[in-house]
Amino acid sequence: MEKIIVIGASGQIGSELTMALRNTFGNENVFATDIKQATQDVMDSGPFQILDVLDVNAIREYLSKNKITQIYHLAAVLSGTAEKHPLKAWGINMDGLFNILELAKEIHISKVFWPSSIAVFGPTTPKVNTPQLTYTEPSTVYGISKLAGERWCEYYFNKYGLDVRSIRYPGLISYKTEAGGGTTDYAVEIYYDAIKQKRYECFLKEDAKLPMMFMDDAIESTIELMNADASKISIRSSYNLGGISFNPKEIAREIKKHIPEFEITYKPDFRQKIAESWPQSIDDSVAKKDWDCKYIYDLAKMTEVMLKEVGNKLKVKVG
Ligand code: AKB
Repeated sequence: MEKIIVIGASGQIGSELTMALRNTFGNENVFATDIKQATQDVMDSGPFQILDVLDVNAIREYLSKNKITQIYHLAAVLSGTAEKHPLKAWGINMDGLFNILELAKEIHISKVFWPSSIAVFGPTTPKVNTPQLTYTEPSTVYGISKLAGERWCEYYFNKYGLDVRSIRYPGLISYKTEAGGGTTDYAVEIYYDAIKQKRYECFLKEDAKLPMMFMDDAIESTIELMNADASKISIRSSYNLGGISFNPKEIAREIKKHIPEFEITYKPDFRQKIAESWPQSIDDSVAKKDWDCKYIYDLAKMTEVMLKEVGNKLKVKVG
């Protein structure tokens, strides 16, 4: 039986991935860890431990005590926050990854998952239908750390045979745990503000089109990739994943269909420049060919679910 650790289990991806993994592998076999408390369902349904990915000795001890066989290492500082604290973000993103790669090699972990991002692309990358293999000259600290991470993951696979798998996530949209510190976070905030105050001031321009994905599709894809036969994995850096592409004006128009009074205004800040350096849409044909990634949610369907679920959370009936 696999014993799985999720590092960063209290974050936006971790809180949902932990529950999905527990459904498949059994509550007692999925060990959630983070530097902060997790959601109630993560805390109540299985093991949870406060653990810092930078504390290599504590992690080594925890992995061996619980006979861990697979690692999902999700802890990272996202794009917006990383621009405010570049060296600190670099340290957390890179040292955290090195700790995991080294420990995984040392104690013969069978599989590692590590998330990359569309942030590996930069101003010189083709913006539309960005290919798997293309110019990657990121201009953000976060993007540089993700690109370096991808190269190291591939290196550990080639040199040590470590089975590391990775996805370049687009902006992720979810209602269970809020995102924090990212450039794509506007597309989560907008639903909360639309319900709470029927208006939203967007920190990106109205035409800042970016690739996005509803969390259910991201979790499904992650599990699909991790379940795929190793012989099918042709990319050991990180797979492009497309999802859905839209801009703030388009998401606002979709919300208005449910909340006609909703108004959006624009006050772009430093994150606009980050958004401008990223692709508008992604070609994920390699992921589709290798392990059959697929998505269910489009903008309309995602908006319907987001408004319903965020409404439930805020105890407000929408529409
Ligand atoms: C961010 O905006 O920093 C993240 C990402 C695209 O990786 N959501």
